[in-house]
Amino acid sequence: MRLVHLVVFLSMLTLADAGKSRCPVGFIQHGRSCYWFSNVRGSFPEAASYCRYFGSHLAIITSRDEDSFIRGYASRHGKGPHYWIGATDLILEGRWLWEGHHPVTYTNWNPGQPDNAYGRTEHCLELRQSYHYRWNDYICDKKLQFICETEV
Ligand SMILES: [Ca+2]
Ligand SMILES: [Ca+2]
Repeated sequence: MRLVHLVVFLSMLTLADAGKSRCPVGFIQHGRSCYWFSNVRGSFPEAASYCRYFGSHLAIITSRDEDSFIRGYASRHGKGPHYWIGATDLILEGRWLWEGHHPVTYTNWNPGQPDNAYGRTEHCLELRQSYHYRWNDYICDKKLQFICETEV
């Protein structure tokens, strides 16, 4: 192979490589997102800080496909009893927002949830193993595992 061909070939490899998506170490990819299922626990605000520290945010689930992927992964590999994801109804009871801004449209509440239980103190969104990782509103101060997400 002549040198000029080799150079062209190598730059093509580099271009192909650059086009490939990559997730940060420890994150797993699905579609255009990367997810990290934490092994550590924290309150909802602590969990949100952890995710920010890693250049991500608490997971935002906007479709059945994304929901199925996360539930499947949690069932097979995560197996935490609870995981925080990024929605709250802290501003107005019953009005669920992702990151305090974007209305929650797709939902997968477990039957009977959200119930704002424990004296109406449940304002943060968790996935719960005993609900097959369907959604539950829960007390934000509880120290749970959590799922961070970042875009590819
Ligand atoms: Ca609530
Ligand atoms: Ca609840």
